[in-house]
Amino acid sequence: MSKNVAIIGQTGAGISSLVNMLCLDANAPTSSDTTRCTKEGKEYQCNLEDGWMCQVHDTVGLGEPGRWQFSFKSFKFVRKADTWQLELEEYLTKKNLESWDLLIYCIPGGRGLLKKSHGQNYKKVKSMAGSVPIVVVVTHLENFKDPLDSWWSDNLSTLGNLGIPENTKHACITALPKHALETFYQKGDLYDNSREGLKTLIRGILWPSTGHRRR
Ligand SMILES: Nc1nc2c(ncn2[C@@H]2O[C@H](COP(=O)(O)OP(=O)(O)OP(=O)(O)O)[C@@H](O)[C@H]2O)c(=O)[nH]1
Ligand SMILES: [Mg+2]
Repeated sequence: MSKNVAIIGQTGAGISSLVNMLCLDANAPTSSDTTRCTKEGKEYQCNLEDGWMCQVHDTVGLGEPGRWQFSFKSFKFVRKADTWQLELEEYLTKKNLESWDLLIYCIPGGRGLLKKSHGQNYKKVKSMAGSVPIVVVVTHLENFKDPLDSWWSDNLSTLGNLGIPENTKHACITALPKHALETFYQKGDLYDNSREGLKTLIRGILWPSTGHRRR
């Protein structure tokens, strides 16, 4: 049976961009608008390496806890963030949580981008996950010093404040498309390294006893 990986995070963290890195034919919509781009979950085929296939699921982004507002749909006061969380929970449940093999929680690590709400949403995702493993992918690091992975050790106190344990399996990357990295940053190889780092992280969880390389 095919393995299932859900990519989850706060809206704008780069969820759909990660899907496009992993599944080259996906063309999952992405947007720099302030409004939410992905309105429903969708799955794509991912070839992690020759013969190593899994399903990668793009999901609706989580929100920041905001003001209460009246919903005429449910005829009660709701918070937008709560309805978005509900949409995600429904998607994960509909697909049957037992069948999830991995949840990837995505956070933006660029300067000034991480907020308290990323930690609050991490806690929500943890409570939804049960025994399903969660890893963290830190995006928006194209301007960070090399190697990008040093972001994690440099930011242990921030991670601690967000409630993300130091020993969480992770990848520190940029999820910008290759053409953007080549054109605006002259860093095309950063795309290849980021993509490989992400795939290695996933392979290590989905096929731990195989040394990640062989079936
Ligand atoms: N600079 C930079 N921009 C990124 C990175 N990852 C994603 N983006 C940009 O951030 C914006 C949002 O990315 P998406 O992948 O659409 O984010 P999302 O989490 O799917 O957001 P919604 O679907 O709107 O909830 C897009 O303009 C992306 O190109 C990154 O690593 N670095
Ligand atoms: Mg999206």
